[in-house]
Amino acid sequence: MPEVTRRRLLVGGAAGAALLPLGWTAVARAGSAAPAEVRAAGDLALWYDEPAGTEWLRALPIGNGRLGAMVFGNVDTERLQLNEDTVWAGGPYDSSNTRGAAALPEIRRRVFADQWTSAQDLINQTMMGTPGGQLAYQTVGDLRLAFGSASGATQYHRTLDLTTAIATTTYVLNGVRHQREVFASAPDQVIVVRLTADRAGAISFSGTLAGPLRTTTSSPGGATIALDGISGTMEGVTGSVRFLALAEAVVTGGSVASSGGTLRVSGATSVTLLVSIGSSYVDYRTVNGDYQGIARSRLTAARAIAYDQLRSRHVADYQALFGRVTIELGRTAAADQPTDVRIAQHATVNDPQFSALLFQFGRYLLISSSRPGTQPANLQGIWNDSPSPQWDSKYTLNANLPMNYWPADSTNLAECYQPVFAMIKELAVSGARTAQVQYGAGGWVTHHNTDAWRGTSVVDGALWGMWQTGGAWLATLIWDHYRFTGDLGFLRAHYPAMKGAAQFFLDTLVTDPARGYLVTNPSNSPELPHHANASVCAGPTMDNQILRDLFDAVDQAGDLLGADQEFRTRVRAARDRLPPMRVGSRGNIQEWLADWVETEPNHRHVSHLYGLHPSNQITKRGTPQLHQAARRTLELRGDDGTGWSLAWKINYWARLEDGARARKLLGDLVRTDRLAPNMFDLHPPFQIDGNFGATSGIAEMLLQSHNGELHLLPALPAAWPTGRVTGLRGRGGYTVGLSWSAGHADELLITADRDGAVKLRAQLFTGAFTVVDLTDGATTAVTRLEADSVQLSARAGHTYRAARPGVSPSPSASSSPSASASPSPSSAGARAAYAVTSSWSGGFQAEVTVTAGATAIRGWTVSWTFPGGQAISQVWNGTHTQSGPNVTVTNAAYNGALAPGAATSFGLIASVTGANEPPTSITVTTS
Ligand code: FUC
Repeated sequence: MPEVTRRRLLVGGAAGAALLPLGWTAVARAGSAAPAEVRAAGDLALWYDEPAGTEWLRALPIGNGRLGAMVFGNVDTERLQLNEDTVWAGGPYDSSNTRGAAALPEIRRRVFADQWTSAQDLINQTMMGTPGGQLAYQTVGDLRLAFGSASGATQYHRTLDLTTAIATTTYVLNGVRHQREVFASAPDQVIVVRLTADRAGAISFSGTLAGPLRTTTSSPGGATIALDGISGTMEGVTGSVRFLALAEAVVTGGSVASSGGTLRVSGATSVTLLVSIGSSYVDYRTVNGDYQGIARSRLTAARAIAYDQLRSRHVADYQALFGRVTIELGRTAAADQPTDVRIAQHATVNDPQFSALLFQFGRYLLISSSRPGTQPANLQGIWNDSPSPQWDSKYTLNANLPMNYWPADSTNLAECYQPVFAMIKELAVSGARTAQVQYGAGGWVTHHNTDAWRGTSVVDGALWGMWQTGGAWLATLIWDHYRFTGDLGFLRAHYPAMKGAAQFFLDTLVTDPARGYLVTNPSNSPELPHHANASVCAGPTMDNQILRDLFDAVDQAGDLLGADQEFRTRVRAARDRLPPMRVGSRGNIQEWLADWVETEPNHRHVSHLYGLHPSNQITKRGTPQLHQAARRTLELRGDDGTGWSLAWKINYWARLEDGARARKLLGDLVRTDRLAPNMFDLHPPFQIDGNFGATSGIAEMLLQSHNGELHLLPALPAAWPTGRVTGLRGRGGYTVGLSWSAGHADELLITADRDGAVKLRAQLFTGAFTVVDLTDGATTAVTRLEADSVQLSARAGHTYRAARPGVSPSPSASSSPSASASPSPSSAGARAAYAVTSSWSGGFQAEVTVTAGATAIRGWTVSWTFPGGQAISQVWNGTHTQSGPNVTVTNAAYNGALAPGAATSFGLIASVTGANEPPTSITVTTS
């Protein structure tokens, strides 16, 4: 039965996509020009000259990590489809199947005896989770604002400005220009809709909330409407996440009233509509949170803040993340067409700026769907209009969830990664039970999916779900993140999850009787049958690659932390007994232990190239034969694929250092069957992994750092002859900027977090070049390593510029701390190598900017003293203690290292009830 369900899902259409025909069309507008505000945003905006109508895939996504909305921009009835990231079907459940462990010896015997389908039968009887499928992420519902007839509206356009994270709709109706701005504020935890008109008293509408779950609507106040609901029951697990959505109108001019769940605004000149949603989800085991209190307190706090302040706090918060990376790939007249037209004609029109837009859209989506303290971005980020979305809009671990976070570090959004590490910590607990009862093993395990309840068992049927290395892959992300940040505190905090993941495999790997290697059994090479209806096997190549990474990571992390000598000896011994990668009879990387030919030659999963990307076990210079075989593997599998499959292949071709092919695949992704009008990637249906994978792929084309060196412009395509990028991050702790023209690098800018030798590889070094330390102006000596690579000794916080002679310097990557505001902050510890700025408007925001040139700071604490010692109602993303007038926040937001240099800033917010007076002092202490 679960297998049937699974198949249905694989061929089924999307609820959200249903209204939009696959292969939708859009025709170029004659004489079209991008709106002025789009040009002002450097073309980093999506824009359209028509409303979304009823099509969700034309609506524009906004989000603050927790709250999301799709904005339709209709003139007659505005629709905001609302999400809150913890509204999931069901409630806490124990997924482990207690029959598993007893059946395991027989399952393994059948696998080793090549009786794969009968092994699968036994797995389906004994290893499937309870329930056998996981639970769905669900929609809260819709806020609708009915304005009346749209007839006669002119000068319509709507935009999503990626530089401000604000969706704007403008039009002229009956001689009045109307404008709506919508954004989701992370500092203030509300969605804000601002309606204005250029004639006094011109705004009238009625507003309602409704949703497909079990809900009731009401009018709890004279200007407020409410939707109170509970998540759905699914797979026999009773729905138990309660939520409350509130929408309140604050009007200038005119009047507002609310009754029977309908809000009526008449004759207003401007309206600020605040949407607040609270959920009772506390964590995967607890659902008794004060959801009404949360919804109300966020609303109350936001109401006390003027619109301009709400907006500027939102923009500042967002830009602190988004602004870290800039990219320019050149602009053509193609950018003067609406975004949907650009997608529709991408194959035939030269439009390099679209790649820059797609790259930044991925960063926008990550900032908007994943923030410290929120749930990780799921298959749809946080945007889902259905109670029963495709694949439950959950977390698929065998490709999709890791892909979502590939751009997190490389595109300088390390903080956005935090929810994944929080989830891994929880999976290490729920997965320990699955390890125990299904394998009789220590440590923890997760299979190919998980959900808000941190289900870790086998789901969907053996053919898909019997894959053991979901947790192992997740654990390697901890190490990879550490390689970017160098944050030992982070590594120490998450090392237990790495160790637990390794422990499971020390306890469960078995010796392959035919070959003597240590292998997983049972497992699969994700979702691909090697014989008819049989995917289950022992020791698939992807498992071996993941486990090599995991064991290496645990060994090195334990070494750095001075932990677990004896355990690490065992880890190394197991690592050395894993099957090596092999070149198969077709010149390809062998996908299984035996040289089987896949049953579906063009299957979307190319899992056995995990070693090429994201891992570094297959490299051009380290393992040339395997590198060649990886290319052959991709040729055999073909370029076609689902959205995320194409996106992974962009990353693969970038690692093959083939810029032309990577760009070709990027083009394949920008087609109407793979990209919706709103730029959401289509599996189809919509799946956000393709967006994130594309952003990661573009970053990999410009900078790679997986191989102990920074490789600059490793896969630059001819389609981007001239360009510039700043703020990319490389492993080892480097911020990288570079510019090029006529396909050749002009200038490279490298800023180091820490002292140490850095290897640079770039074509630039094959000709004449100079290297200067921009921080102290000194010429920097380099050691030549190869024709195209050099090494230099970098000092923490210094920026090094390598350039062709005669290239004039661009502005350096470093930025100076922003101006301070009242109250005057003070700082202590860590050589005061940072500036603190603050602002106050009913809540309090501190931003810490590490001075360029300083050492990274970590483990920081912020203390405030408030007059009168009023109670703090909430602290955004931090743990706070209060003692009289003194409030101390630790673990604020993401407690990772704050790297020095360009645009490294950080904020936290507290809202204060009562007197609402600003703090009299602020102190930042670092350890
Ligand atoms: C994996 C993939 C599918 C889809 C689903 C959510 O199972 O094989 O293509 O992406 O996850």
